[in-house]
Amino acid sequence: MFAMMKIKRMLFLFRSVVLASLIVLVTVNSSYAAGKTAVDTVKMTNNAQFLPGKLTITQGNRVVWINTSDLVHTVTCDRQQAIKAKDVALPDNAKAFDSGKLNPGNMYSKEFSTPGIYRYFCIPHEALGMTGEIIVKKKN
Ligand SMILES: [Cu+2]
Repeated sequence: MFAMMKIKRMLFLFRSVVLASLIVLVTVNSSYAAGKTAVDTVKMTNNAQFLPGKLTITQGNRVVWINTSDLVHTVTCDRQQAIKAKDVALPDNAKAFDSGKLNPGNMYSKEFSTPGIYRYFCIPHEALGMTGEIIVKKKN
């Protein structure tokens, strides 16, 4: 009898998990269908890296950088603040951007409305090669 109740409870839990997953899937798909922006995530790590280092997105979409490390990082795409010119690329008609200091656990988010190649760096770790690239493809 006890075993039967345990099985019933497990089945209930299983159904709840399946249902919850389905709700998430439907929500995500309908927001795509409604033409809302998709979001890509870049992590900032303890070994001074942006992960993924290179990302291709579609014009109008958003990138969220998350500082998953114990260090302070920045997301900086500004020639004025770079040590090396090659660490920065910005399409002609796009504005420079800078997250400011991001403490552990903090995030920065940006929507990319101008297509082209963006190369950015982290101010404290530029010399260690902490750079990243976002390629924004034109929306059809
Ligand atoms: Cu950094």
